[in-house]
Amino acid sequence: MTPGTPMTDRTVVVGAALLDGGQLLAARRSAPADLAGRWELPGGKVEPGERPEDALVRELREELGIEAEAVERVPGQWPLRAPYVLQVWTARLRPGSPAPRPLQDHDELRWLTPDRIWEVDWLDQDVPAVREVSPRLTTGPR
Ligand code: 523
Repeated sequence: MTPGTPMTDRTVVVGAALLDGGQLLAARRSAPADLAGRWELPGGKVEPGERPEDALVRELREELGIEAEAVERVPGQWPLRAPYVLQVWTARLRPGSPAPRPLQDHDELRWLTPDRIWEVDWLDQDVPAVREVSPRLTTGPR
């Protein structure tokens, strides 16, 4: 696929490692029942014809009420319930964005400093991505 070709693969779920001030945002899911109470990198399914980076911005606006931008893809891709796979981008708040608040799918948000990153009960499938991102907390999004 040539660079810039729209992603039409319906099986990608995007997650955002939203970084701000050396902290990572974790979001606690409120649904569905089997995921409720577990923490995730917020995001959701890429829609047909949508670029993953655009899906990320859309999901963060819908779920957290923020204006954010994708910064870079975190290497790797992790299996979810078939046929979905999780891809993660680092992201940052745009200047003037409202602070994140749980509008749908989540009942709590937490900014984690590097020493606290493992204090929340991450979804199993998010753990490898969080592990990839954690060294960037000291340097910020690149
Ligand atoms: N995950 C997941 N980790 C993670 C995300 C964003 C999603 O394991 N960081 C899983 C949870 C769901 C599936 O991916 O099984 C779809 O995520 P969801 O429900 O957040 O996607 P939406 O909001 O696009 O879902 P719809 O309600 O179907 O539109």
